[in-house]
Amino acid sequence: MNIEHSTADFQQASKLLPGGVNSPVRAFKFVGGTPRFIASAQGAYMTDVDGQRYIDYVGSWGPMILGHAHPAVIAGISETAAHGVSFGAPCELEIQLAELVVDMVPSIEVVRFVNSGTEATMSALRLARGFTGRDKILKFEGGYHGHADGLLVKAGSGAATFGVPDSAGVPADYAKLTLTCPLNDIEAVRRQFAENSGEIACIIVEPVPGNTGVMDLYSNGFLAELRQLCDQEGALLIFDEVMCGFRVAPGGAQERFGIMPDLTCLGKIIGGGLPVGAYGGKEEIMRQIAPDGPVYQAGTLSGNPLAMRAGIETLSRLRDPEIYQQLEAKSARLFDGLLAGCKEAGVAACGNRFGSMFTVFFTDQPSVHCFNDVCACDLAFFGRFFNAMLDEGVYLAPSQFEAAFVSAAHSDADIDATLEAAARALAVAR
Ligand code: KE4
Repeated sequence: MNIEHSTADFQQASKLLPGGVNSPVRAFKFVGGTPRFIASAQGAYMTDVDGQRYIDYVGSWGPMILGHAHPAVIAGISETAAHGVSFGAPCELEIQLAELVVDMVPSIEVVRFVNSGTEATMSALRLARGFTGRDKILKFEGGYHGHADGLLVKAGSGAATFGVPDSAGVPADYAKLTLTCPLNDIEAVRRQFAENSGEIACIIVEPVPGNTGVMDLYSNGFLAELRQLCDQEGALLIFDEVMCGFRVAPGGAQERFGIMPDLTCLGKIIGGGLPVGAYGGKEEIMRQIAPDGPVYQAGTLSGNPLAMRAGIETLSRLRDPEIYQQLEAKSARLFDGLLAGCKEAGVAACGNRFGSMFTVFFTDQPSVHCFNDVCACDLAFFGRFFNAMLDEGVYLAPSQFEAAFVSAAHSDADIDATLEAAARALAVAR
């Protein structure tokens, strides 16, 4: 495959940007090779600067559930942009997107828009601390909630791939306020509450983890136990639905599982590819946020009309249940087909899938339930498979600690082509 222009671009970018990228996981360090510089994207496809087209299962790491450059989203952005992109003052589009979010996400009564998932989780933690008067927080090993200091403790996603789940630059005095437990280990959570009684402000959890690879926290009752423990201990339960929100159901994991958090963090799909994050929840809690209450949070571009319009055009199309039925059918066929292909090729694998987000783990473990299970997978095989698929024109997330995303734009022919490419890539990777 010709990657002449990507190679030249990466060399130039590396002189100017740390790692040649603006987000570490894009540098392909976990899988090796040269990151592809993308020239354009349309529907299920991305085209790189050397003219190579890829069937894309990253979807900008989740936002592109309708597919890239959806005509209605582009038209909405273009129309709005002609009237100004940011006012630094309230606009009606903020009301319209807030009405959609409050209507779609069961537990959200009041919502605040920010500009990224990191801002959303950072603000939600401050709110939980302000509301409870407690300082400690509890997260899970491999959970990734953006790059706010207190959350870069045993973090997943890109942090996990560089062996620095505890980032440099986070003061030890601050990190010690972040307690961690393995996923799916409710006794460890109980011990943390017993040892820190009355001190834990909140638990923050991805209800469908995607940053350890996709995990199941529902089937064994773990999520329900977290809800019960938070009620019992007076801590808030924060669902970080930045990735699974609007993805695993229109109302996210909380709708799919019927378990209600006190606060929800949102991002990715909510902005349709433009920078939007949000946090929201019970009115009693959210009214603690300035200027209603004493917990301060602000943002120059929060609620800007351009991003709001992209979110409105995206979320309003996700009100159609047909979309989720089609996503379920296509994603099941792809996921089951990949596992069947691994079996056919004599490659040990298992996986987890919820709706149109899934991960195939290359391992002889019967199933994968926590971060340490993922660390025990054949990560080198993943790297070889990733690069073989890239050579086949299929763009997967460049890490075993990530999820694959199917969009409404992926056709049955795309799924067939992906399964055929996987058969060849498995043979190459073996
Ligand atoms: P952002 O600040 O990147 O918008 O959102 C942070 C975040 C928060 N919570 C969850 C559950 C997330 O998945 C993320 C970001 N996800 C990663 C992919 N695993 C973004 C990709 C990247 O870091 O480049």
